[in-house]
Amino acid sequence: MLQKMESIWFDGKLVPWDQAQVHVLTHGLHYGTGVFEGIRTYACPDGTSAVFRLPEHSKRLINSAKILGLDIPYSAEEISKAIIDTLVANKLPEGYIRPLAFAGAGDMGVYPGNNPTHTIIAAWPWGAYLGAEALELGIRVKTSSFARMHVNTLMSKSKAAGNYVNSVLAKMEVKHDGYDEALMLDTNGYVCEATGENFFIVRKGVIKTPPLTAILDGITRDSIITIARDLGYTVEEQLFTRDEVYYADEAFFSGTAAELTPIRELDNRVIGEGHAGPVTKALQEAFFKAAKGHDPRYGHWLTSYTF
Ligand code: PPE
Repeated sequence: MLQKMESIWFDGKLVPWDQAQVHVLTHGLHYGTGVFEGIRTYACPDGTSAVFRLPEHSKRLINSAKILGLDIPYSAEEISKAIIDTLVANKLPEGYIRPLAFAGAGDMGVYPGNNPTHTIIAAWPWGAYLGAEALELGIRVKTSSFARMHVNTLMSKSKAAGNYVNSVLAKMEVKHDGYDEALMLDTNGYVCEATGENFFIVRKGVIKTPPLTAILDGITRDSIITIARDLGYTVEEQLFTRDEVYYADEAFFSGTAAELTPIRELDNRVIGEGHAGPVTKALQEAFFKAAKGHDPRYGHWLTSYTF
């Protein structure tokens, strides 16, 4: 169960956690007309805390809404400020932040019409998304029978609530069979992303990740690509097939919640040595150093706060 915090930011005001409620005829509840973000904040060695890539997340929330045609009555800067206010009010030094904007109640029917857009920001402590051992040992993954949505079916660059029904189907399918996460292919059969993570492989020292076609433009993905290139690795953004993953030397997922999680198995084939490989380990270490304020080269990615 999620650990309750004191308050949630709701349309400009901090309200007690249990009072952050909506009507059952909320448009977003019926039709998935909402957009959200997932952001992490980490405790830093100097005693402050810092939100990782806050302006980029706030901007993506605004862009997600724009893609959906949802009108958020706040700027990205106002969202960033409200996020810091929420963290300070809840005295949260480290955890996960969930902003959500959604079409509210008013009219019914598919057309959201003039229904108001509501915006909330919640935050809570959240440990390793795929289990405490996952970051160390790696996880078991299965290719889902559900394809990621076609680029003209749903808009993958929007972190839209409705898009996640596709993710939920895939996740339930593979969890039922005892796997930790689903790898999803696009409608042409190429490797795409996971239910809530971007995907990377390493082969012969070269890092490969699918291009920004049918996937979310992940902020962790972007951070990993930057860090990898800074470390001197070649990173190629190109399409590849699942059989190339079977004989890859290493594979891993990236995401705000999942951070950098090694993959030890795909479709019952052991990847590489069956544990986090040297490139994955190097990137994971560099990523955590950057996100947790241990590497001044990436200090511009951090928004600090104290309470
Ligand atoms: N792809 C998808 C489909 C996705 O949902 C995420 C984030 C990513 C890639 C990685 O994006 P980024 O966080 O910017 O690196 N998934 C969020 C939701 C997880 C959830 O279960 O909820 C997250 O990691 O916060």
